[in-house]
Amino acid sequence: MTGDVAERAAAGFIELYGVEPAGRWAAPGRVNLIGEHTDYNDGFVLPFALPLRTVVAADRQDDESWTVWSELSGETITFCADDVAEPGRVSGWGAYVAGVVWALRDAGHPVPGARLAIASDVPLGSGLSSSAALEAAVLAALLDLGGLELPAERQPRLAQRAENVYVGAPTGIMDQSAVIRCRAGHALFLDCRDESVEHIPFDLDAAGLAVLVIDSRAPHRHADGEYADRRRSCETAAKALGVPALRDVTVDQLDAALARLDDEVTRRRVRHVVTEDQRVLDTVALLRAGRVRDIGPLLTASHVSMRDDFEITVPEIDTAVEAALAAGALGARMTGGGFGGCVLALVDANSAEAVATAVRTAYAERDFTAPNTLTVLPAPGATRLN
Ligand code: GAF
Repeated sequence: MTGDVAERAAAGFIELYGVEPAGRWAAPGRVNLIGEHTDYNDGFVLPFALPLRTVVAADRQDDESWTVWSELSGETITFCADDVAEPGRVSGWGAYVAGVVWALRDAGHPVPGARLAIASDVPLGSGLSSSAALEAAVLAALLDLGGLELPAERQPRLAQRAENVYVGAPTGIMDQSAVIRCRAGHALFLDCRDESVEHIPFDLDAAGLAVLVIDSRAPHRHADGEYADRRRSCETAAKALGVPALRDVTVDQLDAALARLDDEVTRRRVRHVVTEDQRVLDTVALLRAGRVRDIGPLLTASHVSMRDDFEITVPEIDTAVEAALAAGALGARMTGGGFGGCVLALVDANSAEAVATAVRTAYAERDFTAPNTLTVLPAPGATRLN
């Protein structure tokens, strides 16, 4: 896979279908600066979009069928109206595409038939939201091709329904919101209860800083089951406490709330979510005040909370965080759902390479598969390219 991702999508389209696509639509991957496992608790998150993108080249077809080629698998699949009449009939990567068609139709939109070619720079299974990027790029393409009206603020819920109901993954609203609503140079402060957003300036260059993303390459260990288990545990705790969601417990109320729960594991889960919501608010306050350097300790505290209270980290991830901090990172934390995926480290721009080297060395000492590293700046959300 060489060359620009948008060119690869168009070239794939032309090779397969013998004509130019009507257009190309892109959606990015994301990292979450802070606010993990807070979205499905109606809480706060602060993700930003990555410069890595998924691109869909597409044109409209008159019949109700969808043909999709993916660069990654090299496969072409076709599905028809019957396959999107109810969830679950298309599986594998095609389910994310069929899920978007299903969700649009289920919401009453007359979705046009289409031919699509997909290329992507967002690595799969690294916790950078490759699935939300795919959903958002396909959604943007189908909306445009069909001349359908769906305001940007309503698109994340629809893409999330594709993932929750058609694909069957019980994720929250963060990833789809990030890849659709983020702006370049900003982090997206999202209230997951009412979906209101504020674009918070996150000017790393001006602060002489960089965000280093470290792909842990850790094999996902039962990530789906563990994610669903954490979600259930939070929902059960909210019920026991008599609140609609854990977002309704503040840090001031935390001790009293914990005293009402009789299970130690549940108490730890609740403590993570309640303190994490507060860390997002504190991070936003610092960024609003232009104090980018000062968010480091909050990032690290978030990691400790995920490691000790929410128990969603793995040895590779903890090693990367510890090595980054020991090499001078201002803060470091796992980002995303957990049990593998990526770490982000806030570093002085001129020490990014030294921090990356320190992580590689620590990995080699433990015989872990070498990590991939990348410095990133906040990029824009989903968009039409031409
Ligand atoms: C995954 C999910 F898709 C998100 O909804 C969110 O819960 C995240 O894990 C954890 O913060 O990315």
